[in-house]
Amino acid sequence: MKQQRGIALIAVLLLVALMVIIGTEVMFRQDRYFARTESLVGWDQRYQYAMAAEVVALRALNDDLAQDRNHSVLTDDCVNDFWAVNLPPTPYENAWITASVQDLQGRFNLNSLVVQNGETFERNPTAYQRLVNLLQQLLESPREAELLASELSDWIDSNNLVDDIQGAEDGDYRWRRTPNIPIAHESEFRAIKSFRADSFKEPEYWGLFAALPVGTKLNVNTASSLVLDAYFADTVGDVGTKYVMEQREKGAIEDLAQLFANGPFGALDEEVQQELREAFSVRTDYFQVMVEVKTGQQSQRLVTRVQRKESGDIRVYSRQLVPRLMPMEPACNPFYYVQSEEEGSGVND
Ligand SMILES: [Ca+2]
Ligand SMILES: [Ca+2]
Repeated sequence: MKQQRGIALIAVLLLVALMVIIGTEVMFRQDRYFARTESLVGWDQRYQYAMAAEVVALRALNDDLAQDRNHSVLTDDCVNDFWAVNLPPTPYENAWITASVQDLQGRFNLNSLVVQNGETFERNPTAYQRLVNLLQQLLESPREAELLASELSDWIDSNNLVDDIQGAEDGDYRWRRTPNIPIAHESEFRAIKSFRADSFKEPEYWGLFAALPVGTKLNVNTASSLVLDAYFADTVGDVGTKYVMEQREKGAIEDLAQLFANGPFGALDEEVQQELREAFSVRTDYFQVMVEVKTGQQSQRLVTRVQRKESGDIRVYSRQLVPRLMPMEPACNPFYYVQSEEEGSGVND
């Protein structure tokens, strides 16, 4: 009798222990399920907020064009135009939203390394030299400027011939092939043979580059002095940049013919002036909208790139969730307020 009671007690204890284990497991799983749902809902909510902020930015770009049309002067600059917004962290419901709009045509277009001739993309020696000039300011070892510019030219040009001694075509790559067409994003620059993670002195320098369609011009009103210097280095030098900056202070530059016929440019050959007129524009088609949304401890950054045609058509051509490795880019152009080295300060903070 006594022994039987003992067994019954053990059985009851085992049963209780089992129920406790099952109960704990159920609660654990439920908790995990809630956490997962919560984080998914949070993710989606942040994404929707970011998309809403993007719509507001697109509307501002649209309104800006409409206003320009009313004044019959199509220019884009960072002083008078209201698209160049910088929204500081602003509370909205349970989130904090930060946003800014940048002009991609104030950056060096890496695809300018080629010109399109029918179906083929041929090297553009003028643009090559401009890229070399720019890279010399940005690279940890400026001696590599020509090497990197040559490799990138081969990466983009249609042929499979190494056009100068420093280039690199398919035969020089072991695990990849050159696309032989314009690049889709400036980060593709990293794919070329000699580019290393620490090639640039500062990671922020990526903000000086863009990958826009071949033939897209540099907006003289929004370009940073570093890029302008690279464009003028072989003709008038930084005196040209200074002159452009002075003109910009008076208001948006509207007339390229007038700009490149005066000041230090006045002494240049007509042919060189023509080349400059063709390389620049006074307005912009390609913009970037950067939005960061924070809810609780989580945050998300959305980078949207848009094309706003002169006709008024506006469309998103890329949307990317990017890791928050660098600070938010300021409005207009990350290097708009940065003076080139001879004139003073280095990278903006
Ligand atoms: Ca090639
Ligand atoms: Ca080639």
